[in-house]
Amino acid sequence: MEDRIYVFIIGTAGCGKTYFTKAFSEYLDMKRIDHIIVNLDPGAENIPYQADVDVREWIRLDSIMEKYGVGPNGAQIISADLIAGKVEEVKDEIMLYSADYVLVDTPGQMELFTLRASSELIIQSFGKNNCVSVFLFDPVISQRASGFTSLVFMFSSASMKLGIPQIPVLSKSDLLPEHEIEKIVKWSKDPDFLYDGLAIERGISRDLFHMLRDSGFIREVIPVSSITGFGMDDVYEIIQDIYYSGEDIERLRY
Ligand SMILES: Nc1nc2c(ncn2[C@@H]2O[C@H](COP(=O)(O)OP(=O)(O)OP(=O)(O)O)[C@@H](O)[C@H]2O)c(=O)[nH]1
Ligand SMILES: [Mg+2]
Repeated sequence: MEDRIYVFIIGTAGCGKTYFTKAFSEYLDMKRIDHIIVNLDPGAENIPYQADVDVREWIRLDSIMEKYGVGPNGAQIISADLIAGKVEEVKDEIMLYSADYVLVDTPGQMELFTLRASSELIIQSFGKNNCVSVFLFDPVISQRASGFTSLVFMFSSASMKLGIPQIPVLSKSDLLPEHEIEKIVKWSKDPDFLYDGLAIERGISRDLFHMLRDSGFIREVIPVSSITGFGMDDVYEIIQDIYYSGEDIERLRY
């Protein structure tokens, strides 16, 4: 296995991917761990970190809009597909750096990365056994049992599509009161408690819920804050466990 670990930061629009990338990079800096940041979002504006490799070098959303006469959403889809043709260039540039960790910030809408062909090609090129994803749960959506469960379905979808170990993380936890964090973590650890929460809200087909529970996709979420740095050490340790402590990677794949 190649020594470096590629960490893809994924999640719904605005869930905190870019700031998590920055905060995790600062955490690695503090630990003096060599790493680089790759920005894969062609539409990113005002990135708060210094990207070492930036897809905007090859593909820019504004030029795509102009060239193809499409709006921002159409341009995002075209860009996502064009990235597929630039994978080797991106990889070559990454290889110019010596780094133990490569943090990869992905585009706003999750499906642009997870559901399109470019993600498969990227993961194939980086080496499936070197890749892990951090899936950020939006804290506001996660506050309701139905919202949290919907995100678990999205987590499952990303996990199945990418086929790499995926870590569930509760983003921006500094925005939530302690009891709300505890409730969400308990939902993630105890599916029966989540089922009760759903029943109170609006109910869910018992069969559908059992299918989700039995699939093993409801997994303990790690609360983090990119503002305070809270939880970054937990995420780091989980990644280390996956790759260096004999953790069975196949168990985390679907
Ligand atoms: N309080 C708080 N705010 C955060 C945190 N992380 C991100 N934010 C804020 O949430 C907003 C969105 O964060 P981003 O990191 O840009 O989210 P993103 O998922 O990269 O967004 P897109 O790429 O546009 O989908 C920004 O205004 C951040 O300042 C956090 O841990 N705590
Ligand atoms: Mg972003």
